[in-house]
Amino acid sequence: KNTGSSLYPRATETRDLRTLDGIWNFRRSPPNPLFGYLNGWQEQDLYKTGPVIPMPVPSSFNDVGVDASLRDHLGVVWYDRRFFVPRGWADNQRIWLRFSSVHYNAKVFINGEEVVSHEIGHLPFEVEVTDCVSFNTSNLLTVVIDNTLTRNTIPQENGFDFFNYAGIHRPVYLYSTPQVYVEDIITQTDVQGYTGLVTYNVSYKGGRSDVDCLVELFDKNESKVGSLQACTGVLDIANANLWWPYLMHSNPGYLYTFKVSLIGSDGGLLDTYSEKIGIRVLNWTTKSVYLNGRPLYLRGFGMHEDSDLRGKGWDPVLWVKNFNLIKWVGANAFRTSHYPYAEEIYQMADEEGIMIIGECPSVNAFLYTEELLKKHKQSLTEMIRRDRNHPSVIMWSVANEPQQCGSNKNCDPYYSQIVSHVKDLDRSRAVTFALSDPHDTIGKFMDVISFNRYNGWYAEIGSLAHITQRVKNESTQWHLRYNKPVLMSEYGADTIAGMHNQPEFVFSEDYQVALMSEHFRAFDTLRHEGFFMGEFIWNFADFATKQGLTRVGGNKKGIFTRQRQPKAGAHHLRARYLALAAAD
Ligand code: BDP
Repeated sequence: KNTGSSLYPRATETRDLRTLDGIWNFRRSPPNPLFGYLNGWQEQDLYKTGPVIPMPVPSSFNDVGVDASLRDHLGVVWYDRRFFVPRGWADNQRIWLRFSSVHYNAKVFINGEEVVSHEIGHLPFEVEVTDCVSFNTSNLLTVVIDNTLTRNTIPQENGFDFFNYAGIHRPVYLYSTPQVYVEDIITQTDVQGYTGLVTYNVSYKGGRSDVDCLVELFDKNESKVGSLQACTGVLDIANANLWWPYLMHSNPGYLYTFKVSLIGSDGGLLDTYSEKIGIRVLNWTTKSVYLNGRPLYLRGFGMHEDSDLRGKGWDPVLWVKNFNLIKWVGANAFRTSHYPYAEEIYQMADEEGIMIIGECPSVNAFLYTEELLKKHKQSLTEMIRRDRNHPSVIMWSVANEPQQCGSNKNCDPYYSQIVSHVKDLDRSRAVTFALSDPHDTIGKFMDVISFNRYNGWYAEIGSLAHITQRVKNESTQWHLRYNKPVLMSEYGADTIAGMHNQPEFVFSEDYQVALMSEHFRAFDTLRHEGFFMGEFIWNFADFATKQGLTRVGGNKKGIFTRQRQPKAGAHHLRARYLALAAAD
């Protein structure tokens, strides 16, 4: 089967697109994961083989029901729906089925035939289904999902602090392309003086060798500023408008449209596809990361894709609000802790000038097996393939809090292979990991040291006395040990909105504010040392976790509630971030 492309699905002059989002039928499998297959559930409508419940797509399935057994379900679930294929697509078109994310393991059937399977959530997969669909009648689409995590899944079982939401999390598309189609576009930009350079590589498929690529670049006013007739090349853009971060420039997030057309030997248009790109250049030293020659100071957050009822389901309402809040606070960056987010989020970040540290789904890894390494690499391959053209993505984070790397001898070879894998795929961005063990030896593989530390919380709970000194010491030690730029990628305190305590007491808004102030004092000294390049509070908003003694209705370290209302900490952070932005 043809497993297609990494391009975001779009309708163009030559491509058509239908969404398959909506209410699907759903059933949990009995504990035997094979039960449904043995009873032929994939061969007929699910409602014919037993009771079904309505399930929205996209959404997690966990929180839309009324019983805990659905919320906490671990194992196999079944989804199905019917769809029609437009008649017009029968005319020499290829037909593709695309899932933007299914968590964790998915098997997809059309009219009873298995067409594709995919492991690892948060990343898209697609397959050509031209020969499996019928034009004369409706088609049955069945998706079987298993959310069981093991020691050899990415992430591994039990090791992480967010709810294991599952289901069809992002949009599902059916789309058409011509026979000869654009398969992939890789762009990389550079800046020399006032000239922007766009190096590109377009690949196409479809069995004709007499195809030419016409590449055109349009500015925001839709004026053509460059073009070339070649599938690989470099466009020189004189007086380019560079992509700048939010509040660093009066016109942040400037994007050009990169349009590719495949032309046949008779001059006819075969396929066309456009995407937006930004012209900017990144480089880094032992002290900082530079964008267009200017050192970056990142003011941001760790986040989650998480909200009431939807769980991790893609929700444009939520994310437009999130971006408005990110800008309101004066932030310029976030880390996609702890997995790649929906593609639409990177598109919004490109437009708004918000910088992203793109993190793969390896969280708190332990026991470094060959099988884990293979999947971890696979998650990076898929993430980089998907996200590499976004100007907003400035760094790759290859893991959050890898475990035992101060003691386990397997750690070094494991992470050295992980980093070389990333470098083989993309040398244009810095690589980081969010470390938590002060004895970690894997900092040597990174370009930027990120560290998570909960002073005043997991260390010395309730005491503000040593926070400033500890943050200063630890940041300096990381820099001295590895001679790399340093970023504090997590710090924070659980805070119940509306709870007040004077003098400050843990879980109160007052304690969160006071703990933040102690960190700010450290950051202010560190900023002037020249190697400290950013502060990311944990977390943007409260989020769901599994049940546990320390989680009162989830993780409450948000500066916004889960409903995106500000706690006192949000106002406190805003005053700081806006002042930092003004000094930027
Ligand atoms: C950090 C983890 C993060 C947790 C956070 C916490 O990286 O995923 O949510 O701790 O405990 O160590 O709040």
